[in-house]
Amino acid sequence: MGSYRMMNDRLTHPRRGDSPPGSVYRLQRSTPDELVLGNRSRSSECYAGNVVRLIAVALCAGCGRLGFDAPIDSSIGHDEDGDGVPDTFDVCPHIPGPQLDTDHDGVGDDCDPEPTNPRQRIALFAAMTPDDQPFSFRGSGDWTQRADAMHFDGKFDGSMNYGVALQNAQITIGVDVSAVVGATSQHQLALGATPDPSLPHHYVELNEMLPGLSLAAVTHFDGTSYSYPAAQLLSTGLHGGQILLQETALVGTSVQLDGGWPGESYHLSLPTTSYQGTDAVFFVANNLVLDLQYVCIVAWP
Ligand SMILES: [Ca+2]
Ligand SMILES: [Ca+2]
Ligand SMILES: [Ca+2]
Repeated sequence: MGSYRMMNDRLTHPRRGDSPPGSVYRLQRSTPDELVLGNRSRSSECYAGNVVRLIAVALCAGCGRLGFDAPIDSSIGHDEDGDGVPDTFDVCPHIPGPQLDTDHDGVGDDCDPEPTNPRQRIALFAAMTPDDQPFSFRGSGDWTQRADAMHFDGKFDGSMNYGVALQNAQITIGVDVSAVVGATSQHQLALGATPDPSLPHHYVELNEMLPGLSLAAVTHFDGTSYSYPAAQLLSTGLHGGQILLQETALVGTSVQLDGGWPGESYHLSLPTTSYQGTDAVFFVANNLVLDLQYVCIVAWP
């Protein structure tokens, strides 16, 4: 059965120690299976999420208030977004906010590409702590494991690779760029999903080579050269700060970029049939001193 922990829902239990009538509780464990206990005053609904449904129903018999009140406490685990819900139990570990998951698929509305179609899963969330980063790092520059990030020293290029079989996928990384190296060097953050980077594929990037190029783009690599079939000028170049970069790759449909800096976001969608699934994802940085803070992959059939 594993171990379970009773969690308060942030919507109905906004403050630690406060248990208003109608509170919603979630009983979860750190596996893909999730048991959910509901105690909703409006619907008087009991619901359970997996094979332990019968136990859930027994515990929830009568839909009365449950007899215990476990506060949300980040000390029980890493809390990437600082919203008080540990990553393991957070339906959007990288986005602070309410634990709203309309379709109950375990992926919160704020990070669910289809919030009313229950078919998503968080295929990976890596907090980049020493015990929570499964990636391979290489490049001409040095990567250093920090307490809560992987640090890249900005000496030319660095890359991260991760083998994972995906169909439809939304891959999100959080990066803190602390220095942009060399006025005329290439400054680049690229993120993609392809079985083989040497073969033609699309990927998303923030890419600057001055003078002349400063783009957010869905880029196409044809095996030899690069083109930018969906692109937008970066308003103030590739500068430091907190960056979110996200690729949404839909099989036979499109590749989409979302991301940028707080207050400076970019959204580009390229209709294309080129993406047909992958067994690996990659991230590349060029001439940027940065900390890679998290990687989140939401996947669906
Ligand atoms: Ca959290
Ligand atoms: Ca969150
Ligand atoms: Ca959902």
